[in-house]
Amino acid sequence: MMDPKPSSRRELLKGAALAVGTVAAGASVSKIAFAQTPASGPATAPPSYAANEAPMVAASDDVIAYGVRSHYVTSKRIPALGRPSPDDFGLEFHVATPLQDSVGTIQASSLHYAATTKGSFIPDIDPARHTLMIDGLVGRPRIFTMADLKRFPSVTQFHFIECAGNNHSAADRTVQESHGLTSNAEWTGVLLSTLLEECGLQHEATWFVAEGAEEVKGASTMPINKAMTDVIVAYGMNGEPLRPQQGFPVRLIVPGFEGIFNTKWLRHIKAVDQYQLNMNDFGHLQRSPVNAALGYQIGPKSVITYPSGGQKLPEPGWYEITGLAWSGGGAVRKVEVSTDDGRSWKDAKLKGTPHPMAHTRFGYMWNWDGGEHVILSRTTDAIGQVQPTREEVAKALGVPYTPKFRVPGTNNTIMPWRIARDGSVTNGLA
Ligand SMILES: Nc1nc2c(c(=O)[nH]1)N[C@H]1C(S)=C(S)[C@@H](COP(=O)(O)O)O[C@H]1N2
Ligand SMILES: [Mo]
Repeated sequence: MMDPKPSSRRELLKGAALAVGTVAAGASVSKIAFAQTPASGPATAPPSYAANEAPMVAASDDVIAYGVRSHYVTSKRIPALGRPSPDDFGLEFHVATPLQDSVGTIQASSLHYAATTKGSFIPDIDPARHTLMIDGLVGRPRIFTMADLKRFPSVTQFHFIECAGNNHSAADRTVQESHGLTSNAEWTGVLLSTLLEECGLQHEATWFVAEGAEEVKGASTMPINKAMTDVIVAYGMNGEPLRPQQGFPVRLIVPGFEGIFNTKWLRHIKAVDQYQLNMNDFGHLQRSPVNAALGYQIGPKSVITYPSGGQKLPEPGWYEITGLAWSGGGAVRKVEVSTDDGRSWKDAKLKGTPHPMAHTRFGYMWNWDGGEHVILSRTTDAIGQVQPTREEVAKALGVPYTPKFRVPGTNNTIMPWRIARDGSVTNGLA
């Protein structure tokens, strides 16, 4: 370890040091506090490296070929709360993304949440042997190779996926446990509408069934309208091929629909004129053609990722409250933040351009006074839907509201985080 260099560091800060690239992370050199690096005097600041002091490491072949993150960065996925993954029967597999550590809007592919409904094993598919068959109510049924798919015009879009099991409750300690079954990525592929037109989709087709390659097929029935709107047959993710857990070599992206519809290891699409029951219709969700026609839409939903459960504000002062907002109804239009448990709301700043059915990061500068606070976020989407409270959901369902009320099915209600006087952050539902 290097020696602390408080004197040289103080000098650095005293001088016109802003232009110097060696100012340590954590050194507060301006009046405006940065997120997670609040104003702190030299007494609490970490020792900074002197020039040429940081150890140098030779890059291994692996580092040269593909790259690895800093060994100081240890953020990782964990099994979703109450869902050992894989479980004793090897059936369940739900690993949650570390949202508390996320910055920006894209999840690193290695940290994208992963869910399989019926098995912890995943297909190991040779892309040279993989095909996608499109048949049913089409004039020209076809079998596409991966090479065929890549000859069609491609689209590249940001979209989130969220598992219907992403249901926050009083038991969750961190935002990874409460909201970690959603992730956002850049997806590249060919529009399903392009392929269906190529195959001569017939007018009688009202639904389509998508099947994956594994034993239980992960099949779902979806409205043909959705297929003709924005569904992507995706082979690319964040600038490289899909990862095996994300459906390599090809999957469906069904923007804004519950995660289960985003069929991975996609091998078959059939155009049909009736809703077809599949494995996915049993147990996991209550399913009906009426619900399906309405679209199984996620959200609007948002959550504060900093400060969130398990984190701690070191001292009173300025912080950026930041988090993610998304909706199956379209782009995020607005995010509001409350620091007084919903008595008053302030507009947060949206970072970058909100994309339809994609995570959008928001930020709100807040001067914490050292008192107890419950902080909330709430989003409004492009079609005017507002993220509800738990009380509002209970009322809409016609059930009496109690603090123990558990939102059934997809839960897009407002998430509270409680900040105690010592700066520690805990679940506001607990
Ligand atoms: N073929 C297949 N597709 C599947 C599944 C599956 O088990 N098999 N799981 C679904 C579920 S429940 C979800 S939430 C999403 C998760 O996508 P991800 O693992 O890329 O995050 O994939 C869906 N697609
Ligand atoms: Mo899921």
